[in-house]
Amino acid sequence: MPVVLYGPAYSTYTRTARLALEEKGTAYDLREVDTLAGDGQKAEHLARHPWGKVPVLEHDGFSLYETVAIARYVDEAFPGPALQPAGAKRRARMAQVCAVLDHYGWSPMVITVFVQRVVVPMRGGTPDAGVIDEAMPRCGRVLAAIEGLMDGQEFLIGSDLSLADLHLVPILDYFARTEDGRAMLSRHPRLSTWWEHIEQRPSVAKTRPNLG
Ligand SMILES: N[C@@H](CCC(=O)N[C@@H](CS)C(=O)NCC(=O)O)C(=O)O
Repeated sequence: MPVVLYGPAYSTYTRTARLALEEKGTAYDLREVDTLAGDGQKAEHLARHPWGKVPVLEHDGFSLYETVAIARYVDEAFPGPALQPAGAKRRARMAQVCAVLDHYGWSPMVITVFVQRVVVPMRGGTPDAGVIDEAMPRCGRVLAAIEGLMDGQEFLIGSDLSLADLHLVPILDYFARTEDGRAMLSRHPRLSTWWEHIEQRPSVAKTRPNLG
């Protein structure tokens, strides 16, 4: 049965789900739901997601929302390399990194710094320096925490790619498109090295949003 993923290519969470599908080698049909244009709140999409958000995955009569659940389903339902480490401690670390990003990272790094520095000027506006200044220390705390959780190997958790990496890629990509973000990333050497390596992966290149 074909996999259908609803969400726009510019969405960070949709990109995490796509990265999981790409890394597994699972074919999927990406169906654009332009949440910025209000498509998420249309009845058709609210029937898939009670909050009108993206992504939503459909497979074999099964419909699923929430990115962590989707990424885990993709890993467990399809063949391909495992995207979750073996062992209780490493799996818990992976879940911890995803939760840190969801609860403390995404909002200041993407919704504040990236949107203010990149999206607002694209639409002819002026970034609000006050909200950026307020958000930057919160971004710093997230980068320091994740760097502190890394165990010195190539990926965030150990020597294999995991869902933790796929959760961070879209968020860090947008954050690093800002000068403030790049400067902060450069002060975190292990994360900087991780970013230089992971940026080269075909799945990351293929899903990179082109904002024009
Ligand atoms: N907890 C959700 C968050 C999803 C989310 O916030 N997606 C954003 C796009 S990256 C969205 O749908 N925004 C539109 C809106 O909030 O109306 C998940 O993990 O899937």
